[in-house]
Amino acid sequence: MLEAEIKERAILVGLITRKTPSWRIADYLDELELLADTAGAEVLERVVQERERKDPAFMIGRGKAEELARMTKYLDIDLVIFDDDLTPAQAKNIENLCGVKIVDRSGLILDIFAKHARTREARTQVELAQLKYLLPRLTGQWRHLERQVGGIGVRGPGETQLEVDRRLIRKRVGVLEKELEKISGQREIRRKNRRSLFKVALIGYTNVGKSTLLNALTNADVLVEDRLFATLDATVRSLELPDRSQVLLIDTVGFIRKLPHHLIASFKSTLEEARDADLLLHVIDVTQSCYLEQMATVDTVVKELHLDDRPVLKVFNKIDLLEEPVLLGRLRETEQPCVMISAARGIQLSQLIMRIQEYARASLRFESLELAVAQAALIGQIYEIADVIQIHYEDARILVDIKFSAAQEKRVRAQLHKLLTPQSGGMDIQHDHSCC
Ligand SMILES: Nc1nc2c(ncn2[C@@H]2O[C@H](COP(=O)(O)OP(=O)(O)OP(=O)(O)O)[C@@H](O)[C@H]2O)c(=O)[nH]1
Ligand SMILES: [Mg+2]
Repeated sequence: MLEAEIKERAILVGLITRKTPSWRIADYLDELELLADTAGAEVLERVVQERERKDPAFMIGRGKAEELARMTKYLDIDLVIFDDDLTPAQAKNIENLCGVKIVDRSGLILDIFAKHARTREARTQVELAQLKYLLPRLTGQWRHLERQVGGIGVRGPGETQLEVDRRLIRKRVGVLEKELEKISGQREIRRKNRRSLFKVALIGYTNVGKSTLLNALTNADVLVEDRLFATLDATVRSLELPDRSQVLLIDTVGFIRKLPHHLIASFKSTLEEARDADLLLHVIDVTQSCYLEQMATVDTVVKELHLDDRPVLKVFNKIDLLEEPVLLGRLRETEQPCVMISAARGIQLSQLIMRIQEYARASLRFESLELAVAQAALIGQIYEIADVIQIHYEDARILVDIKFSAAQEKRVRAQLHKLLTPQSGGMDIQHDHSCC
């Protein structure tokens, strides 16, 4: 494979501090190695340093950085990858010492995202995140943007190259932000069309099996890989439940520890799809030793995205690989509501589907609206607001039965109120909260 020929030789660097205890560092570096592998690097060595706190100039301290520099020469290294994010000054100092490329965790994740971005939206989001990451790290050697927009005439009088680069980046950031707004608007129209369906978002740490589950449930053809961040776009597929009702399943980008902030911000519009969800399926890989920490990371991102107001069903995946069923018993006691499945082997998927159906049914709200015959013209607008189940014409009144999901309740009630306030004729709403 071509990729194998051009693999860059890398060293990983981890730091044990009060914030990062020594018993965690192996897991962190395992994950960093997986990220490095996904980005196309081969890891030859790991360097771990223990310090009270980070060194402001060299992160791991000058002495250790010099040792690292000797090692990079000895092992003919192309790339040094730090698990912690480096300040621009730290990156510059270490680069001067080692004479090879220095990347931190955020830079590496951005690189992988750039590699995997396929759609116009994902590419725009990644470029935006990359530029925002780059802006404070510009050191003056960065020239290609100037060429991209044509060097002549872009340099203002008295400006240094660095200022020109910064100005060009800010300009490009503005263009990309506008572009994303446009794409986001188009997405909004599609979302509105799907408003009446119950929506289930698959969320979780990267590589836990979200796309495998989407494929298993809906025969979708989403890329599944034993790599981090295989999925960057939200894929939406419909699933028919045993009671013949339809729900939508939404696959989303995976989360990771210390996900770069610009990336979360840029990917908000992709995650907008999840924002609409009535139910979150939090998929967890039970074979990971640090699954609890992964769950906590996902919970944090869910809060950051303001998605923590909706029900979450935990889906413990890959149980086919578990040798110790004791864990499942324990999880069943402490992590309700949850289901245990294997997406790849199709184990317990029908149980998961039944649980989704329970949530979908419980979320339905039913209303009976009473209109005067003179208000018949409003029926068309009621169709716009909610799902109309049936219409009865009785003597001098019209009964319109509607349904909507709990998630839409606020919007539906507000719109109905606006449409049917006394000024527009007055009417009754009979509440009926039973499920179908
Ligand atoms: N043994 C086993 N492997 C699984 C199971 N589910 C998923 N996998 C494997 O786990 C890896 C990751 O699966 P994906 O479906 O790509 O995971 P994802 O959560 O979508 O990952 P990202 O899109 O990268 O965030 C693949 O190699 C799958 O074959 C399972 O139930 N059992
Ligand atoms: Mg995926």
